[in-house]
Amino acid sequence: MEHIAADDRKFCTIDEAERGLARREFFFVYQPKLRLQQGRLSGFESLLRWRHPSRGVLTPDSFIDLVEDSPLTGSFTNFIVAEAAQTLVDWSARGYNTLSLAVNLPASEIGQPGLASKLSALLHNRSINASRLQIEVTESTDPGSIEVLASGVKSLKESGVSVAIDDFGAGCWSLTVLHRIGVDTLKLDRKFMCDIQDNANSKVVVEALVQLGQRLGMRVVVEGVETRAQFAWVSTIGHIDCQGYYISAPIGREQIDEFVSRHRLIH
Ligand code: G
Ligand code: MN
Repeated sequence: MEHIAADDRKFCTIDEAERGLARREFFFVYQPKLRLQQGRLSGFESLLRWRHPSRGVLTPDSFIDLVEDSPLTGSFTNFIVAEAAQTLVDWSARGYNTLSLAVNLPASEIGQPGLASKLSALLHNRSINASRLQIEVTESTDPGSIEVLASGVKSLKESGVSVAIDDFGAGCWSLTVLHRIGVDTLKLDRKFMCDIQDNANSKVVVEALVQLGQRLGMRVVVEGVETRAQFAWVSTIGHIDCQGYYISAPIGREQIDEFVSRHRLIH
């Protein structure tokens, strides 16, 4: 289990983050995704953590806004995608050839010219099929225009990388992104799961969003599945992927083999 420090957002500085990157204080944990109905493991999402020298392990909530508003953003993107490529190489060597790996990048980074060609080169040089990498686009403080975002997503998809809209339905993403940005996957924010037990209306909303995503040709991932009851319910709503503490909290790199050994992988 992870040990997470309390919210220290206001105490982190960009200098500390820059030093932390140079000193390798940042690392990743991995949260599995399950393909329901087949009951197979479809892949993992890598989640950034900061082993801060005095404050313990911090989650992105404590520092990501700071990084995204700074010139360090590009360095973090490079770090995140390089680590992901290396992880996919390691997985291939272990025979986990079908597992995908998702990374989180802010909308502002998706619009940066050259991202798609950088990823193509990174994956091609390592003989990794680009479709095994998925970019989860997160909302960013300054998302830029939807046109820039849409063209960044288009370039990524042309390079073969898979793209998801992250945390849909609870933040600022509007319905517009569903038809203006051609992503492969829609991830429903975990807040929906919190109240499906007490609020029948929220079940209706989740079912409708799953259908909407699927009719637009997207794979849908339901996040934040924490209880057996939630899992039982999401298992009834169609061909979706699901993620959450009920399946597994994020795990360390060293726990991946054990987790994989207990599951059947997707084909
Ligand atoms: O926005 P995104 O889904 O990328 O956020 C991932 C974060 O959510 C991780 O830091 C992870 O620890 C947390 N998380 C993952 N699964 C669950 C869950 O089932 N419940 C809650 N409350 N948090 C979760
Ligand atoms: Mn995510």
